[in-house]
Amino acid sequence: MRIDVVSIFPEYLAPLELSLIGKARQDGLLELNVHDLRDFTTDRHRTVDDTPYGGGAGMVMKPEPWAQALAAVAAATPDSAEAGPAAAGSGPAKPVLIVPSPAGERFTQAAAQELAGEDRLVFACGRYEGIDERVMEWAAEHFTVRPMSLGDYVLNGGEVAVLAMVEAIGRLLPGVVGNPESLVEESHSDGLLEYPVYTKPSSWRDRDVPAVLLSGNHGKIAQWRRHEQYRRTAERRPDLLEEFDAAKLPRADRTAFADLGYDVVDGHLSRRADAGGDSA
Ligand code: 6GU
Repeated sequence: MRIDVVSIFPEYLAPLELSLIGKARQDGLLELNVHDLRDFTTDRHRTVDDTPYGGGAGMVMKPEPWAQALAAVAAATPDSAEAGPAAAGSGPAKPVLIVPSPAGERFTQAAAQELAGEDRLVFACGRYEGIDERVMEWAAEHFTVRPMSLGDYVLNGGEVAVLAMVEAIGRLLPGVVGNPESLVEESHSDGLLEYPVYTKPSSWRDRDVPAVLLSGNHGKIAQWRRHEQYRRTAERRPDLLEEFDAAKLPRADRTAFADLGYDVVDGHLSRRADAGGDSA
């Protein structure tokens, strides 16, 4: 995969040289290029922003530097591209242009999975009040444009969001995470939160590791962990249970959900009206 990031603060992306993602780049599993938007300005002051039409606070990013930067990036060829004549037909797919914004669609684990299957991703980091909207319309000729948000809060710019998204996507690329099994059993991969984990010593400051984990009974351990996932998800993220496919749950799991105040109705979890707790 090739990733390009355009930003007025390219230094902000330096952490992508570290740890798993840095190693993936060194190993040639991921080609990542960071570009300074100001390199695509033509005035002496390298201006990237201006006042908003219609008035209001703050500044808006000018369209022309973005068009120059994105056109240059779209025309670039990944190191991994096949040489010689392209295969008959459509040629390579348009790169996906991800525009980090609190006004975007939600970036989820499912989105990360989907984006990990792309050949080319481009991230356009906005600052100030955002990028002139016409850039998104123009860019649709060259890219599949996807404004994306990490969650319902406001960051000062897209750079920190890109660090998060590139890490979430990059670790799903083949070979990046050493043991691919660690990708299977983790929070959100099955629509539930992860179960709690423990390590030695088995007793620490008068607190014991749950006995079942020391039992050696792998069936019992798997069931305990699954039920802990249900308990945690019901407590912390009941919204996730609305999407959970409960149609094929074994009896013991239905009982576990019943104890948490949920019944299975038409293959979906339904919170009992008389259930306790403080959920709505
Ligand atoms: Cl992706 N960008 C910005 N600027 N703020 C955010 C965000 C993204 N996600 C949540 N807040």
